[in-house]
Amino acid sequence: MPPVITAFASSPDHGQGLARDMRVRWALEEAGQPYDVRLVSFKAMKEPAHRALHPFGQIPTYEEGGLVLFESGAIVLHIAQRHAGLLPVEASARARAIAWMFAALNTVEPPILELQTAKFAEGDKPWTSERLPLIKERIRHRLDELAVRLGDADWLDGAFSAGDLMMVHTLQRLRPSGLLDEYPNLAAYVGRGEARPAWRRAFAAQLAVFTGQPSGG
Ligand code: GTB
Repeated sequence: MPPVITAFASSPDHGQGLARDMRVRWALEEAGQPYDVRLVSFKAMKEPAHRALHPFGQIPTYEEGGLVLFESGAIVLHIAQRHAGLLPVEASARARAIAWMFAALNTVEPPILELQTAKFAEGDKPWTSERLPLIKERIRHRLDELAVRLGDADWLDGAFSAGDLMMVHTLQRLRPSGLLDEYPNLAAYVGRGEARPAWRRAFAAQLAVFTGQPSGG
C-alpha cells in the first residue's frame, strides 16, 4: 500500500504549490515513490478524526502502514532516510544536508511567515504599515547571508538534497513580495528546483486538485 498524505481540498493559493503538502509530494517524486492523497476541508481538519493524525489540525500528514507523521520537515526527513535520492550516503555530507533542512525551517522560514501573517492576518491593524518594513529587513538579512553562502553553486552543499528541497519551497513563498528577485542567485536557485522533473510532477498533481484536471502522472 502506498503512503497516504493529506492536502487541502481547496487550497487558498489555487494550486500554486505553496501549501506544505507540496514538500511531501516533491520528496516522494524525487524518491520515485507512489502515494495517495486524501483531500481535507478546513472544517474536517479541525475534527477529531484528523486531529488524531495531526494534533494541530493541519496538513500535511503522512500515513504509512501503522506510522502516522505530521510536520512537513519530519515527513520529508523520513522519506529521505528510507529512499535514495534525497540525502547523501556519506555520513558527514548527510548530516550537513539535514542541517540545511533545519536551516530552511528554523532560520529562513520564520521571518517569511511573519511577513505572511502581517500581510494577511494583520493587514488591517494600525501597526502593520510600520511593521512591514522591519519584517522585510529581517528577511533581507537572512537572504543576504544565504545568497553569500550559495554563491554561484547550483545547490547548497554539493548535489541536490532534501536541504535544497526545503529551502526552495521556503523561498518560493517570497515571490509575490518581490524580495526573491532582489537576489538573482537565489531566484535562479529556486528556478533550478522548479525545473526538476520531480518538482514538475508534484506541482502538476497538486494543481490538478484545483483545476479538477488529471495531472497525467
Ligand atoms: N510546521 C507545519 C509543517 O511544516 O507541516 C505547518 C503546517 C501548516 O502550516 N499547515 C497549513 C494548514 O494546515 C497549510 S501549509 N493550515 C490550516 C490551518 O492551520 O487551519 C501553510 C500554507 C497555507 C496556504 C498557503 N497559500 O495559500 O499560499 C501557503 C501555505
